[in-house]
Amino acid sequence: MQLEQLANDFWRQGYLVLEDFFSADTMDSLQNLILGHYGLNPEYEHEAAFLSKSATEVIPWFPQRSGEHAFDEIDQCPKMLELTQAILGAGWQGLYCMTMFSKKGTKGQAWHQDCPPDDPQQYNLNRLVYTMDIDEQVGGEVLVMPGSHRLGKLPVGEVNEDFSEQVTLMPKKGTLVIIHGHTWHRVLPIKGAYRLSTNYRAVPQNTPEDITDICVYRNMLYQFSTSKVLEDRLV
Ligand SMILES: O=C(O)CCC(=O)C(=O)O
Ligand SMILES: [Fe+2]
Repeated sequence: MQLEQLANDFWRQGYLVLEDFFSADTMDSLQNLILGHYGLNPEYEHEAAFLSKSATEVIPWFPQRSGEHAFDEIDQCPKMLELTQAILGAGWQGLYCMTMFSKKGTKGQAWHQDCPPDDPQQYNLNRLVYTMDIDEQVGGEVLVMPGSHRLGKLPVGEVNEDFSEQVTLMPKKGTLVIIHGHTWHRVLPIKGAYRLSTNYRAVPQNTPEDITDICVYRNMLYQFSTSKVLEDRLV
């Protein structure tokens, strides 16, 4: 791996895509564990008001908190550790591993930033692992705005507006996608039976553990720990 080149690409674009980063065998076994946990029709955990206002329909699960050690292998994967260090520098920390399940016919996720961009030094890193192919049939493609990690707060506006410079990602099984928490990103509606992704979030040194508690949407700032809209951006 050309670590320096990849880290430069990441800091220029605000995201990075690495195909065939993980083996198909590892992906298949994690996919089976994840599906075993959710079943095919899991219940939502977020409040209905959040699901509707945020236009985000995702069911999270933190497998390591349930004692699922199979997910540790990716946390400790040497290539992933090296690349994270090249991007975040010394003293970075893994935050948690979160799987996300979306049902057929659901909206995906509206444009958002995982944390407010007021201080460019305070951010999370999404290290997204795909245990299944995301394509036009499955839906759930990931949209990113190149360079938007440097553009400050996502502008107020229509939650699913198309931006002319947006880039559509269709990660395959085994792809690693790294997205800066300030980069504007979105997930398209789900057309297949389900969509899964797994996020190994990390942070640079001196970042609070609850950095992703407040999420920036085009219509609001939302706080997960209190299930509250902190700011209605449309009024
Ligand atoms: O599931 C994805 O592909 C992206 C999810 C996302 O926005 C996130 O984990 O911050
Ligand atoms: Fe996100």
